Amino acid sequence: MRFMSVSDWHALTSAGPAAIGIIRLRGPAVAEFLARHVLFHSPATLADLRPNLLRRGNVVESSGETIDDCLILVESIAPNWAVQIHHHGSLGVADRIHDLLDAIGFEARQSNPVDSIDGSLWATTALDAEVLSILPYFSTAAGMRWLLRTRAALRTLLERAATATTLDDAREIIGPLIANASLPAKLTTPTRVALVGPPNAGKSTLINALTDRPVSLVADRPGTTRDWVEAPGEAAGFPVMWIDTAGMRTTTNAVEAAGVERARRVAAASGVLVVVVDASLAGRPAAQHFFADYPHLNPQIVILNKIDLADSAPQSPPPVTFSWAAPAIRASAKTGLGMDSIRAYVARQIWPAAVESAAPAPITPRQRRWFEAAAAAPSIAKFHAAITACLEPVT
Ligand SMILES: Nc1nc2c(ncn2[C@@H]2O[C@H](COP(=O)(O)OP(=O)(O)O)[C@@H](O)[C@H]2O)c(=O)[nH]1
Ligand SMILES: [Mg+2]
Repeated sequence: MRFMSVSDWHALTSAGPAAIGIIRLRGPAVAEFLARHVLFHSPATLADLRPNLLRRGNVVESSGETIDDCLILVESIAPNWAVQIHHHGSLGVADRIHDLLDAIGFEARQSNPVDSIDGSLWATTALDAEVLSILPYFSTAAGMRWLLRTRAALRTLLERAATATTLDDAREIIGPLIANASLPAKLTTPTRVALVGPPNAGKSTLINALTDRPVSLVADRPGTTRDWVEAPGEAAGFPVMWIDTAGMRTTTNAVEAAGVERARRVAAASGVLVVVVDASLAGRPAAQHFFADYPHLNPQIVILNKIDLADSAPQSPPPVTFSWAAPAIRASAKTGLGMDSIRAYVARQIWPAAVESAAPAPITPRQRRWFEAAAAAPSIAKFHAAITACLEPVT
């Protein structure tokens, strides 16, 4: 009568992509799961398992096929079985293991990533729980440092807010945090940065230089990039998706024309629009035509690429002139000159302050709602109650 006492599992790590995922299993069905679905690397029977034992083992399908090479931490043995499965964090692996647990009769407990964090092991306060729930989504080192600084700063600010004596004082502490609330999204969701410009300006070479790995097709013949290519990267601490597009020009080739049309759409949907021109052709009809053909592009940044060629020409080309209100950055995708300035200018378009000096903000949308509710509280007592909730221990 196994199901008389319930077996359950819950995730100790938050949902979403991560390097590892930890599932904790409890109850009598653990023995059945281990017997059916775990092949220990150094063979062990259930009777060999002891509390606080860490063993490597493959989690396998009923057919014997391996799902993942895992670490199994035995917390306690029969009759109160509790084990942790530390798997590689892929969502596919997690889903597959959850299916096996379902089939054996385990109940899932709390799928909400924040609620599922085990307080005693991981987070000590509701504030920590929010930090841990969003941590896997930060992809840059600078962003992680901001998160950890903010965790400490929020604790101090909330403690001050919890002892403020008037609503005005309290709101003065919380208000600036709420004003900054869109920053975490900028540090977790890559901003789309589209490079557009005439064929052969060096857009694909630039993307390769900006991401430090070859992702894009580069060729001497104009019109080589027919579609667009996306490459994840970083701009001064902010995650970005660099987007290479087909060169924009009026063309009679149908395939290339389709690419140009897509480039226009990518440009319209981008977070930051960057125009790339060949500085060595400045003043020549090809370069000036581009500015004349697309007066309404309104990019945030213009890159004067191939500055190595422009600077070494016997007669320096005339300055590039355009009517957009955008800074012009001298760069060479070939020598690497200007790459850091491009990243810095792009970062400034994403957020007005450098990540290193960015102010604290509510870490998750949920926390933002807590702060907003506190700020709207009709009395200082209600305000204190709302803020104190964030600092309470997780149970
Ligand atoms: N000298 C020099 N050549 C470059 C530079 N950037 C790109 N190129 C060359 O220009 C040509 C066209 O580059 P590509 O990136 O394919 O241009 P796209 O059509 O704008 O994507 C290639 O031969 C590149 O090697 C640069 O900064 N300096
Ligand atoms: Mg190209």
